[in-house]
Amino acid sequence: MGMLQDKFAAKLPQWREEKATVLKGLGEQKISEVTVAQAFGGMRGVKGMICDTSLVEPDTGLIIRGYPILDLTDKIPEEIFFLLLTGELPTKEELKDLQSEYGKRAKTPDYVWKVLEAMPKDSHPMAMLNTAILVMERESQFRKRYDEGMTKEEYWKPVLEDSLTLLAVLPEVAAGVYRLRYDKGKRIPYDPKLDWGANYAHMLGSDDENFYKAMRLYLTLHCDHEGGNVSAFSCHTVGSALSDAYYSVSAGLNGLAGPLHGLANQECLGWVLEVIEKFKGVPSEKQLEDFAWETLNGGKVIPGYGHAVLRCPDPRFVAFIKFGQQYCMNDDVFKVVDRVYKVVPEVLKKHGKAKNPWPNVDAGSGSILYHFGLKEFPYYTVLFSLSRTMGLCSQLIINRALGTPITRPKSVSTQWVKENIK
Ligand code: CMX
Repeated sequence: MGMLQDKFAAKLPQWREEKATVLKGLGEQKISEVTVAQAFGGMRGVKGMICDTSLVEPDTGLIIRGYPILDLTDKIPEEIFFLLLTGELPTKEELKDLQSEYGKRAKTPDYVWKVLEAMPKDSHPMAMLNTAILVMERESQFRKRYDEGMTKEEYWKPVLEDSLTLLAVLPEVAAGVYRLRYDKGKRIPYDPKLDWGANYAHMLGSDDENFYKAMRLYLTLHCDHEGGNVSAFSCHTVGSALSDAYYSVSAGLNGLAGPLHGLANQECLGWVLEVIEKFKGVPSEKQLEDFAWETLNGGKVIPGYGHAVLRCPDPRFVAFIKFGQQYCMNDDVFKVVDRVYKVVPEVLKKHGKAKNPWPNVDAGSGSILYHFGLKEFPYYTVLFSLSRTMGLCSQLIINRALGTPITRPKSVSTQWVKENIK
């Protein structure tokens, strides 16, 4: 067992006891009520599940295991995965140990490339990534051990095994998808000297140290967003049926591929480029304001703005803006993003529909990638996926370790509401 597994195993008795105590003392208390509007409206705001990896507070944004995300921007993604899973940042030795675990496992099976190469040329990069994950399901240690009859107490161990393997190969798979889908030439091999984020940037085809920094930041910022968002909740639900990590993560990432969730970063950059094309460069604030109204009056949303939970500028967006101001200030695309931030919140407030007029993470991330030459924006959700897999896997492992049962909320019919709610 590696040091991550040891640390997790050491924490587990205390977490199991905590859960039992909370359930015993508070199990019959209410944490939420559900209105008819919420039942029709995507269960927004209904508290109905537990997630200990992270918390999203409307007025502060993402908090990972007690750390506001803006306090973690100098960490690398391996440290973040360790933190998500165990609740503690790794020591130097633990970090090295996790990196060597990744190194040992970072070998994509050949059949994955054959399947990807057989896919139609115009397949979406997210469909390619997810196909690769599903086809690797045959590697699942969980499914093998389950078939052999392991006990419930042991479930988390092969889920963690599967998660480490998945996380180790995903940068290579994701970079392979990029190079294949966009005719970038031969795949670039994994470099054992580089960390997880830099390796991914390297395998995409860049050796720019600043792009490595951008990638580490990107992969850190998108790692997790508590339990009820579409990707986390889908992964949680599928995993609750004891489907293994390959099935569960794939389910989550299929949700991330939707334009109202992870795909928004592709849409967002599209909107910014449309602005630049229309105004032949960076528009004035007044021109931007008019264009924002044009978008809204055309019945469309302004991508990158609004959020189901947040009611403040997303701190992940703030981190990207800070990074951009340091590394991309001469870039027109970044300048527009910066200016949109000054204009659009006021427009959305006047428009009066969006409950949150502030930018979310997707409003800033694309411009940074674009600056470093990653210009194929349908690909952006793949980067998001790589990062979010850390959160999905952490939640999955914890749920199996704590014996979270199968998800099964109750639905009612419209008729039932009419007859029973007075
Ligand atoms: N532009 C225009 N209208 C917006 C808007 C925006 N950016 N954000 C919300 N609205 C509208 C909604 O469409 C909704 O209109 P209807 O009543 O006509 O349906 C109304 O305001 C109320 O919506 P809300 O309660 O504020 O927001 P929701 O929780 O329903 O939806 C989200 C949240 C993110 C889907 C929505 O804000 C949106 O579509 N934003 C643009 C897309 C985007 O940036 N998505 C990325 C989110 C980050 C992520 O989860 O990955």
